[in-house]
Amino acid sequence: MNKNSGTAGNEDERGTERGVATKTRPKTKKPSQYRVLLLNDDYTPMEFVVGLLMGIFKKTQEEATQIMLDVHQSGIGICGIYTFEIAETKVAQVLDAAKRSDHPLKCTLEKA
Ligand code: TYC
Repeated sequence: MNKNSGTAGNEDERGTERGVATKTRPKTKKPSQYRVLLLNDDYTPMEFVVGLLMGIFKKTQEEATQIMLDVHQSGIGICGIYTFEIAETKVAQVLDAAKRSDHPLKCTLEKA
């Protein structure tokens, strides 16, 4: 340990600063966020969409019904905003559930 503790250890025996400045700024970049979007279609049952919004996106029945109706009326709606990995996983879960039930439901993500 340097006797001038509290310094970056870049001083010589006289306490003169030497060498390269080493003051660091920790990298604290926030991860990018992504919107998960649900698209309307004419065939997927309303109850199925509400079930997905509750099961995958952890919405209450009231929230899920409101989002589903927004999508039904406007064509598109936001299910939630997540980091890329989580958004990607949720999109895959929706598409997988829709495919397994033979519904044409589409879901995608976009950078927020
Ligand atoms: N439009 C569908 C119907 O009338 C319901 C629906 C809502 C489908 C939202 C997809 O993302 C959707 N049964």
